[in-house]
Amino acid sequence: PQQCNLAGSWKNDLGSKMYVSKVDDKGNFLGEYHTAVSSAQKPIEPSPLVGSQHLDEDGQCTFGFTVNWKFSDSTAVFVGQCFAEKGEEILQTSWLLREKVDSQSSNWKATRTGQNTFTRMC
Ligand code: B9F
Repeated sequence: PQQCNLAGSWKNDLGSKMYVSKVDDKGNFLGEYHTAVSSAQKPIEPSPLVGSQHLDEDGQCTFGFTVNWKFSDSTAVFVGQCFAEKGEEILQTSWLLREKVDSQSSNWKATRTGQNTFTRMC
């Protein structure tokens, strides 16, 4: 019934904000991620994201995007699905966060994972 276009402003359960500019005709998009949380030494900076989504018109499309943190040498990827019901859009996501480590002996501890739920801000 409803579409699910990722373009726009989103906020997650941690208070992080994400701004996605226009989604193109292939489903590709760019945006900016403002994380509300960080354990980096440096102050948080808005960071670029690049992603792609399916363009199904049932309001339940899947998508993925990568965030390249500007204030740290780590990278996050998110995958998720949109659920558009009764005029409300919810993004259910899972993420992997890769931390830079000094050597392969530390590889085992370099990846964190979790889940975030996003709702549209406007
Ligand atoms: O705090 C992260 C970080 C990476 C290297 C030093 C600090 C960067 C910000 C990640 C934000 C995550 C959460 N925000 C959000 O909205 S991305 C997934 C979560 N959802 C601490 C030491 C090594 C890794 C983390 Fe680091």
